[in-house]
Amino acid sequence: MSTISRRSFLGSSSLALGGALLGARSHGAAPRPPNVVFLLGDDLRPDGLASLGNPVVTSPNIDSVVERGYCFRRAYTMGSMVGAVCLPSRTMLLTGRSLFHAENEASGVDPASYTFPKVMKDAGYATLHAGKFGNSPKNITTEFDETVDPGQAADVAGHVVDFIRRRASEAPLFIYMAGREPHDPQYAPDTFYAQYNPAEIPLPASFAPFHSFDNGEMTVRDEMTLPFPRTPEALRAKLARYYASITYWDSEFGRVLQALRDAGQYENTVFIIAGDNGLSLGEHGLLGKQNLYEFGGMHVPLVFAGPSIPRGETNALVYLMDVFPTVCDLADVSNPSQVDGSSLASVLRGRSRGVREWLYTAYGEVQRAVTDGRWKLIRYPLIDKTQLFDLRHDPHEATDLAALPKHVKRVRSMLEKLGELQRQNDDPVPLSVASPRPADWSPELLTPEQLQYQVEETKRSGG
Ligand SMILES: [Ca+2]
Repeated sequence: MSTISRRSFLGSSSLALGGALLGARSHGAAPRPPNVVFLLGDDLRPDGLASLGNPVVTSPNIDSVVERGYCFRRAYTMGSMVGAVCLPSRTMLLTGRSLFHAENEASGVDPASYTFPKVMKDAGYATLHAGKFGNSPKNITTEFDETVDPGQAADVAGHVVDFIRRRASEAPLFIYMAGREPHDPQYAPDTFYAQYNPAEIPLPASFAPFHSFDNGEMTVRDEMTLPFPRTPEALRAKLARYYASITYWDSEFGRVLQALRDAGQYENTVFIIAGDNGLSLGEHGLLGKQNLYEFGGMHVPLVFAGPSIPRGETNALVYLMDVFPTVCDLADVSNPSQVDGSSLASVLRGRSRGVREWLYTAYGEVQRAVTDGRWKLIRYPLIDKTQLFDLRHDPHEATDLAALPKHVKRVRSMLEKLGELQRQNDDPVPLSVASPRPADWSPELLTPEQLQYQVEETKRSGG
């Protein structure tokens, strides 16, 4: 198990860091800004690494970074209005803008926009995007010096290693590695699949054969990658593939770490390890990222490591859109005013415990959630349903408390807070509709066309 999970909240120890958090020097007296290597997993869950507490997966290379870094345990992507949660997530990451503002960035070229790659390039960084085309807006990926979509992890790592060898001596590096793993079909060479025996893989705590009500997105593509009802056997096989893909991705990342060492740049590199969105893997009977549970669509891993970044972890509520302004602070690059995210540098420096008291997430017109860290409310407007969970005592969201009389006031005040956050974020979706539809759902409600589609998706994803 991890060492990081045993660490307590970072206290005053980091106060001693004083002034600039970073500022390592190389080549004599000339200060060289830190390199920034951003490793983004595609559908990497917040428990998707050994160092993040997963007892099954093997990820020694990424762990070696995570274990000397600072972990944000409660990091989220704000949400999505479409099934492809990846796209708005990466747009928010690369613009620092919130969901309903970032959408506009995705729709076309905005010459006045200050994107993450543009700001780093203007600050003198050599910039590389190596990863999936199509998951990030083209007008943003083309703002990197070099942008490639070479395919699987081995090819992505090959490009990154080559970039380090060519460019490290001339400028600080900004490398955005955003490849395909561990997204389904959870690709890995056979030697990695062979490392995981499905029969030995534990099921998630809140495993269920199917979701007990219609959350508005029951038959979206990701949910169709295993048959209903989910069986322990099918789920274990999928989990084995997921972990194998992570282990493969990790082994290739090891080559990148070695290239940084060979270039004499490892010690002067800020690493960011994150996922673009979470993923349900059997929790509540779900398989996709189109839901707002903690082991679901929006909760992601987020770790910073590097020069003068302390070891530690926090439960501060943060978004992926906070990464861009944070890196600006860490690299001493001026922070563009258009960003909606908040720099987390003060948290990393131990000067504050967080940057927001409430955090909200959104999915389509069908789900909204709000949390203060302990209490979590999920609202399903189209079926007029509200869930309330006490995450402190029920981290797997097994017991819905919304109907209990003693929580009536809490539900009401959290719904008001949710509406307030929607207004702040220009979210137009109503929390109630005039004619709610029935909430009941079971696999018997699948149409013949949906059943056929499911067969095809199951084959395609290797599930
Ligand atoms: Ca994704």
